[in-house]
Amino acid sequence: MSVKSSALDRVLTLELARVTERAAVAAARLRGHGDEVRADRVAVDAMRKELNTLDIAGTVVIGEGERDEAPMLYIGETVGTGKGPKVDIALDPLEGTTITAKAMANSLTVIAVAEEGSLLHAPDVYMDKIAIGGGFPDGLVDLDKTPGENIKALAQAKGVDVRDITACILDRSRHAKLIAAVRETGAAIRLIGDGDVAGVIDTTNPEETGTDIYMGIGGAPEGVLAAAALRCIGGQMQGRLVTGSDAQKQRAAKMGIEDFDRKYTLCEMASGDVMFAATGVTDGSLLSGVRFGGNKISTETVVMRSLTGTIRWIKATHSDQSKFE
Ligand code: VTB
Repeated sequence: MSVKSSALDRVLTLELARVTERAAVAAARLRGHGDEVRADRVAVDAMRKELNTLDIAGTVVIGEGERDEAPMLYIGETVGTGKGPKVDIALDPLEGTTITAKAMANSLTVIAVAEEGSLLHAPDVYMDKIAIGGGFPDGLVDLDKTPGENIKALAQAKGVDVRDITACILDRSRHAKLIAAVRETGAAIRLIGDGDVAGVIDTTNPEETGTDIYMGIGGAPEGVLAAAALRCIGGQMQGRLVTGSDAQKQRAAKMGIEDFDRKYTLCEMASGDVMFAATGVTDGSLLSGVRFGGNKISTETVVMRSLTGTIRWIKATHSDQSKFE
């Protein structure tokens, strides 16, 4: 692959690991404590501290909420030392607060960094999503096709029986029809409680994760974060905002969305040079969770960059625990 030049320094991808690691360690201390709010707060605090040491002039475009509802890492907050390139930042310091509070599988700390203007400024509404891994013809699956058509098209392209396909869907009552339609085809469903960023990324490695396709409605911010990862790994994804109520339309309009029914492609959600990092908080299909042991802490992180397509898995052992206090 020929590597184009970019305003972003490649060292930044590695520095992002420190940001997600720090948030993950903070949140992991509260695994299973039943306190989602506190787990989220410590992750936000830790992520923000580390982010502010980076030489970037960053603006949070997807964060903890709008300024009046989130004290830190709110949309529009500037982060970093201000000395480096202008970048847009999408983050979720704790993707899966409930999972963490219950110490269940698949909670992550996540960040995506891209050149200014490259990430969809998704409002805090729902997004209908469909995603599959790489190596398939463009448009193989589509939000405008029925679930049955999508599942069958994927099975055919993979050369397998429909019963060999597993769809990942959030376990929500709003998905009753979707779940019934997928089951009707004979395909299997992996229902997840939360954590659809990991659910989407899982489709890029079905051999390991057992997930072939992600379908259904989750958070729009999580959709953009997942899209950023898929831009780096390769894969297909479409998203459409769900803006049924006037309040949701207003939220979307405030973020500059004009066409509420627009179907966004992967590149329309995350374009340009995109970097992505995630660290496991609890064990999951993508990453192992944080381990505390004696006088060291272990973390597992994945960092990626769309420009080069490099994906790095970083297993880190932290002996100096003072930076996590
Ligand atoms: C999903 C899930 C996230 O939000 O995006 C979900 O993957 C959507 O909102 O982990 P609902 O819970 O209302 O369905 C999260 O749970 C994060 O809050």
